[in-house]
Amino acid sequence: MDLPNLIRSHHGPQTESLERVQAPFGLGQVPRMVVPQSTTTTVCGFCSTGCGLNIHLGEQGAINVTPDPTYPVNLGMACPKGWESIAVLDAPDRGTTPLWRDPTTGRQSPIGWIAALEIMADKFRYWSEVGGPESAAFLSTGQIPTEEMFLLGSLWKFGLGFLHGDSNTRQCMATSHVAYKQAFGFDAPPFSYDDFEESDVLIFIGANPCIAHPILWERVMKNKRHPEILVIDPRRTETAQAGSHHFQIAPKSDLTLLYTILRNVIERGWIDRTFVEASTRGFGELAEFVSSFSNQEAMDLANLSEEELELLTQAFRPGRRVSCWWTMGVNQSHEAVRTAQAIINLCLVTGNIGKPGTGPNSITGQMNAMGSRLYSNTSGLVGGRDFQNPKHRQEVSTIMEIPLERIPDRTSLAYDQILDAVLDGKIRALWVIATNPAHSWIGSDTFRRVREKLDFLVVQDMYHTSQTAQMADLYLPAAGWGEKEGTQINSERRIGVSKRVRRPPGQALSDFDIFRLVAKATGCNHLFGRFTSPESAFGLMCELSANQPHDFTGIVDYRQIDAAGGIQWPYPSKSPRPRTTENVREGLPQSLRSMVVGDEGHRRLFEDGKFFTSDGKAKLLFDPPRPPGEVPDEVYDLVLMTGRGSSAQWHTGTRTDKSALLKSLSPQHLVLEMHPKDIEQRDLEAGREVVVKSRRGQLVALLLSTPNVGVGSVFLPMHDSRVNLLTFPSFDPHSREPSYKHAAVSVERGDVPS
Ligand SMILES: Nc1nc2c(c(=O)[nH]1)N[C@H]1C(S)=C(S)[C@@H](COP(=O)(O)OP(=O)(O)OC[C@H]3O[C@@H](n4cnc5c(=O)[nH]c(N)nc54)[C@H](O)[C@@H]3O)O[C@H]1N2
Ligand SMILES: Nc1nc2c(c(=O)[nH]1)N[C@H]1C(S)=C(S)[C@@H](COP(=O)(O)OP(=O)(O)OC[C@H]3O[C@@H](n4cnc5c(=O)[nH]c(N)nc54)[C@H](O)[C@@H]3O)O[C@H]1N2
Ligand code: SF4
Ligand SMILES: [Mo]
Repeated sequence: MDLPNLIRSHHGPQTESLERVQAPFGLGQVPRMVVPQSTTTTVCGFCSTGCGLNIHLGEQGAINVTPDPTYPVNLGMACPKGWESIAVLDAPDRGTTPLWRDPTTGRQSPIGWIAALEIMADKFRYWSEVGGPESAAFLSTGQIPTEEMFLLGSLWKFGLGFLHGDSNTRQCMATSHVAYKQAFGFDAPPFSYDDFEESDVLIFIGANPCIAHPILWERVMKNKRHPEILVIDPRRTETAQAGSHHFQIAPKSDLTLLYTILRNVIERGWIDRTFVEASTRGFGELAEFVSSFSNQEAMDLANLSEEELELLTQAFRPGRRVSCWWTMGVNQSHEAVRTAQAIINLCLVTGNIGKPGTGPNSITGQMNAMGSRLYSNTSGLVGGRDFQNPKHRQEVSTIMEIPLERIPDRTSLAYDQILDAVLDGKIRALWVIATNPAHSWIGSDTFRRVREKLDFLVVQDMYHTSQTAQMADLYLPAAGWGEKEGTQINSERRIGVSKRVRRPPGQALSDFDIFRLVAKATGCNHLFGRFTSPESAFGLMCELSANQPHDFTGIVDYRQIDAAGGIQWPYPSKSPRPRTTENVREGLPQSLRSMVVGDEGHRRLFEDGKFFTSDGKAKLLFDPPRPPGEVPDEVYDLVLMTGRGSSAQWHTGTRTDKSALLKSLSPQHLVLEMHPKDIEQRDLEAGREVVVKSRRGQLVALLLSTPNVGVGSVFLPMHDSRVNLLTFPSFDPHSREPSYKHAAVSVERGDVPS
């Protein structure tokens, strides 16, 4: 049967059961729907904390959520987004049918899946034949299960033969990925959440977990060692206020400061010589390099006192367990990778790695950024491999039974380069999946210009109203978290299973099924015979992980992961088998269960001092600090920083804005935070509207007077779509991650005509 017939035969009249209409059109089984029972378990689909949730089921599936008291990550806690994760599925703007834009009227109207898939196949075939492998690209996400990312990346590169695809993890985790890979030989965040509880000193650098990872902050609060909590952030954030000491540094002075701390640490002899000699490379050069950094220069640049610099140096005195935790204040910078590596260097040189309560620890953002880093087939070949490495290509070809010549020998363009290639007319078709770049991409109205240049934009999203979906030629309605199954990997490398506990609305399909349909429609599905279900694709991922640093061949199926309360990689087949059965979760009391889980449960990497580089030693990497791409001048005299606003708001708001409860916990207006001295100097009035301008655009916001920002800088939350009109598109040269947290702006009274 050909594709249209296949689909037609499954498109029954309205009376046909929803389940059948949503079946992947005869390409395999209907995804398993959890049968009505009292409660089942899943893992949250918002942030990378990866909390375990209990889902309470009625006849139609999930009706309510409570945090899982037995899940080792969150121990019975959840933040507002987790509690509301089912509510956001019911929004009236969920996509229920594909939409096609009429080229003459510009209006989108419903078309069936058959027509939508025929258009996709025609367009991709056309551009492949006429434009070649570099004429189309995809932009995807860290917010879908790993199996879906794996299928998309494989379909795109091995099946359709296109070269370029990237993900919004470029906006977010690319820096950590590159920093770890260069230093450790593999992208391997070394920690376990237990380290929050086992540190004597926790240093948060450019991270605001009270807002962005509230449940991880709860883990910090469980630390019984009376830890010192040091927070390095240009803003006095909720985290800074809750910590023991806040270092309100000038924006982007981190790198100089970190090198200076290291110089002091070396001068005082607080280094772990044995570890440095046995397990690192480049110490002599690094020590020589940092020797020229002076305390006075660092204090002047960072705007810190001598006492504060001393406090930071003292943090690393021997005999204490020190852990450093960083997030976007580090990753989103013009010199992000070297800043992350300056943190890594400090931990390596002082031996703060591979032991309880230590580590240079990058906290991820989206629920499955870690899965994307390993299996999306974008910047790296599937399974943490390299496209340029012939041995790696051969391994993938053998395991996946993909002809070797179908595996590209070079990596994709990065996100910004893909958009530039569109603007240059080189890329003509773009497939956007589970990300909203028209709001989230850096700097002015780039995405609108990208849209104008494209011959074909297809957007696959849960909601047809996202800014990007509204620009699409073709919109595909996707099932969301809770309406499909698959695995995701949290910040501590814990693989968790999320389940299908709801039916998607109308004819929305899981991303997995949409990718399978595209494979079928374009005639390359014979290459993807193992992708019959997410769990079958997971089996293939296990095989691809064999003998890799993240080896999880010890995992047999989803049930095992679920019963164990998630499993951290690595988990090779020689790992101790979990002494668990499915009745562990249901039957055992918490105390016993944590013992069972503890067997194979919490682990950190590098306990043996061996890294994944060719000589087993970690590399100490550094470069001289540079000024940011745009600095304040006489006209644009303030530094604009952007970031998370509240724990109830998620990025571009497509999900969280749909919950009345989350809306009630969020600010009702766009608020600009500014220091009282700056307000006075500019003759502005708090509580009134102001115009914030950069060289690229302007917006109106309400002015909030607060000493939480330093003199000379202002802050806007990223959740308003106008904010990226102002940001300055500069990128870290190693990771190509955008520097969202540094632009020059001016602020004027709103009532003055501009
Ligand atoms: N509620 C909520 N939670 C989220 C998200 C969300 O949208 N909403 N998003 C998730 C995602 S994808 C991510 S990546 C994480 C992000 O989590 P975080 O990185 O913790 O959040 P941000 O607010 O982006 O940035 C953190 C801090 O960096 C500071 N900063 C700015 N410039 C500098 C600098 O030059 N140096 C230093 N040291 N600090 C600086 C900012 O003041 C800010 O407080 O959150 C995740 N969790
Ligand atoms: N100014 C500024 N901008 C920033 C940042 C900043 O700090 N400052 N932070 C950056 C960071 S760290 C990040 S991670 C990005 C996030 O930026 P985006 O990824 O653009 O933000 P989201 O709102 O999470 O968009 C996800 C989209 O996927 C859809 N979706 C959710 N689940 C599914 C699914 O299962 N399938 C499909 N097909 N669709 C789904 C949602 O409806 C939504 O439209 O923003 C970046 N932008
Ligand atoms: S902290 Fe993150 S994973 Fe946990 S409930 Fe909140 S959004 Fe979900
Ligand atoms: Mo992110």
